[in-house]
Amino acid sequence: NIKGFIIDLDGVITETSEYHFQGWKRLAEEEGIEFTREDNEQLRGVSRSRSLEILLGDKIDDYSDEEFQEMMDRKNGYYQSFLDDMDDDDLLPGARELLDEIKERGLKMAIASSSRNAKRVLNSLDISDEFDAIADGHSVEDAKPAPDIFLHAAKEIGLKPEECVVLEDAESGIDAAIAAEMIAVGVGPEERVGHGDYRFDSTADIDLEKIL
Ligand code: B16
Ligand code: MG
Repeated sequence: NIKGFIIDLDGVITETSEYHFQGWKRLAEEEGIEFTREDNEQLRGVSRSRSLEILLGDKIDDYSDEEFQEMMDRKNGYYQSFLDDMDDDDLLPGARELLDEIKERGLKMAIASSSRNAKRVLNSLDISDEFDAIADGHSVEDAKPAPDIFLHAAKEIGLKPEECVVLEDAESGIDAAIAAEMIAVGVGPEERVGHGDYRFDSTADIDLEKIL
C-alpha cells in the first residue's frame, strides 16, 4: 500500500550534473589532474567528499585534511556560481506534471538529495513549498548507497519504508532505496538504474499508474 514518494533532486527534478562537471573539471585542471565527462558519470548521486576522493584517486595522499576541505569549498564555489542563473525553466520535462499528479492522488512527497545545495536549488526552481519534507546532504551522516537519507525522509513524512516509492537517477541511489526496503524506481538507462523494481528512460516517461 503506497502512501508516498521520496524523490531525488539532481537527475530527476532538474539536471545539475553539467554544472557539477564544470566545477570538478576546473578544480581538476588547477590541480593538474585529468577529469573527463565520462569520469563525471561516476559522481552521480555521490556526496561531495566521496566525489573528491574519487577524483583524486591515488593522489589523495599528496593532500592534507585542510587542503582536501579547501578543494571541496573551491569546487562548491564554482558550482554555486551556476546556480545563480537557475530558475523554473530548469525543471526537467515532466517534473512539474509528476509533482502535480502525486499531489492530486493525495500522496505524501519528500525530497532526498545528497546535495548540501538542495534547498538553494529547490528555491531557484520555485518548488520548495511543494514538499512535505526535504532531506539533503546535511540530514544524515552516511550518504547514498547507505539507506539513511531515505529512512530519514520516510520518518519525516510519517511513513514506513514499505509504504514509500523512491525515484532515483543514480546507481548509488537505487542501491540505497533497495537497502531501505522501499520500492526503487530508476530514471535513466538500464546499465545505470536497471537493478530497481521499475525503470523509466526519463522523468517525462514515469508512469505512476504502473508503479501504483
Ligand atoms: P553538493 P542528488 C547529488 O545530488 C549529485 O547527483 C552529485 O553529483 C553531487 O556530488 C551530490 O549531490 C552532492 O552535491 O556538492 O551540492 O553537496 O542526485 O542526490 O540530488
Ligand atoms: Mg540524482
